[in-house]
Order: sequence, then C-alpha cells, then structure tokens
Amino acid sequence: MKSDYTDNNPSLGALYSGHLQAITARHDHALEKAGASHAVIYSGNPKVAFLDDSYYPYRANPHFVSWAPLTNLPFSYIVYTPGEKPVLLYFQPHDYWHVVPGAPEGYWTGHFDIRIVNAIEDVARHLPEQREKCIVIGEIEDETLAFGIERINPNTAINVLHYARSTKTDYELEIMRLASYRGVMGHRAAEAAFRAGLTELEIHRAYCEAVSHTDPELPYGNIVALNAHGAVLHYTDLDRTKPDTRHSFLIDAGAQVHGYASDITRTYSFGDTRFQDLIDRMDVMQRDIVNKVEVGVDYRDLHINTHKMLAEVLMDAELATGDPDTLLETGVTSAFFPHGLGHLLGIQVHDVAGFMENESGTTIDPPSGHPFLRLTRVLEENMVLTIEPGLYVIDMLLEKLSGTPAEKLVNWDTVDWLRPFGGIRIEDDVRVLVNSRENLTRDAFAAAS
Ligand SMILES: [Mn+2]
Repeated sequence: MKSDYTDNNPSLGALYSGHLQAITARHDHALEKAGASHAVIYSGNPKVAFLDDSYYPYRANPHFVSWAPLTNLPFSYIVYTPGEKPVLLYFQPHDYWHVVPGAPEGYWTGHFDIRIVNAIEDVARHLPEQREKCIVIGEIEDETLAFGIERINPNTAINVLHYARSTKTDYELEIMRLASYRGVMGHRAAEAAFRAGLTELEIHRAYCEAVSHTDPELPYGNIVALNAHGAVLHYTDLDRTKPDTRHSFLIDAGAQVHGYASDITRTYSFGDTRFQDLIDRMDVMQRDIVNKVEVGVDYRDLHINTHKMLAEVLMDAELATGDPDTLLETGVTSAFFPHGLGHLLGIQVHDVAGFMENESGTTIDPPSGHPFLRLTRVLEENMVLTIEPGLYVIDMLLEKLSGTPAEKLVNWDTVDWLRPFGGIRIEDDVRVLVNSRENLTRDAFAAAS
C-alpha cells in the first residue's frame, strides 16, 4: 500500500474505530485483572518550576493519548466502563490568561460521549458514584484530582496495558508512517544546513522549522552533533559557534504526529571519502540487520549478532584485527559500540514494555555484559522498534582496553584518524511482520526524494 503522507490523510478516520476496539478490549482485560469496573484515565497537568510561577512543558499521559489524539488537553479525563461508550470530560476552563482548548473536533469525536467541563470541581459529578469500583490511570500529584478514587495506577492493570501497547494497531501504524515522513523532512533540511556550513543551533532550528515543531513538541531532544560531538551518545548542547573545519555530522532527531514518535539517525561526511566509505559500510551492515527483523526473532540475539557484524566492519576499516568472537569477548566491539541495538517505539520514544515477558509484569534481563539494551523480547507482529547500530571513538571506553588482551587488537593509528569525526550511527524505525518487515524510515526517505 502506498502511503498518504499528508496531514489530513483520510485513512486515519477509517482506521480509528478498529483502533478504539483494540483499546477498549485492552481496558476490559485490564479492569478484569484489577478487579475493577471503571477506568478513569487522567490526561495530566503542567508542572510548575520550583519557587517560580512558570510551567514546564506539558506532556500528556501516554495512556490518555492512546485513546485519542489529545496531546494538549490537560486536566481532562476519560471514563471507561466496559460495554459503554467512553466518556470524555473535556476541560475547557473560563480563562482569559491562556489559550483554552477549542471545541473538540476530528474523526474520533463521534466515538465519545463528550462533556465539556469548565471548572475542575465539576469533574466529580461525572464520575461513577461507587469510587471503590474505579481505578485511576495517570499521574496524580494532587490527590484532590483523584476525586476520592483510592486505587491509582494498580500494577495489575498497568502491566496489561503496557504489554499490549508494544504491538501497534493499523491506525497507530499509519500515524507512525506520518511521523516518519515528518522526521525525514527535518533530516533533509538539517543535512542541507550542515552542507551550507551552519552551526549546530542553526541546523537544529532548520530541523524544527521543517517539521513544524517547537522544541517541547519534539519527541526527544535533538542530537545535532558536528565533528567529535558525534561520539557523545546523548549530545544535546547545540553549539553556537562554527567549527574551524567541518568533518562530519551526526543527527538523531524525530518528529511526532498525534503523540506518536519517529526516531531517526543519520551520519554524513562533509567531504572525506574515507569516512564516507565507513558510513557506507555501516549503512550496509545496518540494512543487513534490519533484514533479519521478523516475527519470532529474539532481539537479544540480534544485538549480539550485531556485535559480530560490527567486528567485521572494524576489521575491514583496519580499526581492529582478530576474529569476530575474540573482538566480542575481549570487549573491543563494546568499546566502539556501547549502547543497545534499539528499543520499542510508539507514544514514547523509548516505548514501554521492552523488558516485559508477559502481561503480568515479569521481565527478561539483557544479556550479561550488555546492560544498556532496552529491548529483550521475542519479536511479535506489528511491534515497531528501532535498529540503530553505532561506531564511535569514545576515549573513556577505549582507554579501558589498555593493559588487557584487547589492547593489541585495536589499531590505534586508525582510531586517531577517526577521532575528529566522532562516530557513526544509522537508525531506522521498523515494523515487525511474519517473515518480513516494513522500514518506516527508508520508505519515508524514498517517498520524499
Ligand atoms: Mn533510538
């Protein structure tokens, strides 16, 4: 199916009722597990800064967003009772200081019993009278906002909902295609800004402009890293000065649509062909890993496999000598690639349930020696996850190899050559299928070209 990447993609409305069926079925099951009759899902509220009267950017409760594309509706509630139309208590205060949410509109509104609430205390009369049969799902910092409901975020229910969220509905998949496309627009603008010689901050602004996001609307803080900054895994400084020479550019940046994220990384060489060759080699490796994604694969195996494939790249690039097993066992591959292969993706960029063994909440540990792997599960149809192998010169880690058997396996002259370029990471968002996969990121780049 060819995707419609426009913002008013008509298929969202058509797909929404199927999504809502899945969501209500999840909540039926979660309520049963929790022994409750009503779920009250609170959207959340902005938090005030310490000793200040300004607010941190509001981020909606992801459970609330999973029901409908309501990413900017604080102090609101969804009340769900199995078998009944969900009630949305839509908070629209009488407030002349702030912009108040407009009237509810969109393809989802007909599926809710929407009640406008002008004052927070009016929420109480819309809630089920038997509060002991309710659970609240959401962040309740002020207990008056629970209106007498005592069971807040019971694990029995939360585990069911989190586990279910790791596989996406057709509606969510379509939204995530849009989020990928939007992110790709930003990446293209950012690459052009890099080629034009702009600073990190300017490149970041070009990105935000192209995706039409303010900083708080980004699904995560952009990593816009020139030269050696690319080796800082979570570099978010946004340097205001132009470097004397331009070697490389690593950008890890996503976008959101209706609260769902994309998470994309690309690395560019400014002109150095040797570094470009290494990027190309990593790109081939990354695509080989993506091609192994399918139902039934254990993601832990994929991560370990990646280390062996990376060992081949290190040898081809004359960064190391030996054989893949030795380079893995002596810690050489981990020194160059210290983070996990990827993670689940959805409403949260590092989506929930990456370690969950089942809906009751037992977990699967990462493989020993790989503590930063955020996904340890066997892949299921319609999970969406990232594949993001990397290769960096991180002196803090490489120095630890000295005095160990690994020291003589590393070609330190080549490390010195690579250092000014920082590193390489290439990241795509991938949907799991039976004997196959859908690469949301590469499809979006192809559609944009
Ligand atoms: Mn990622």
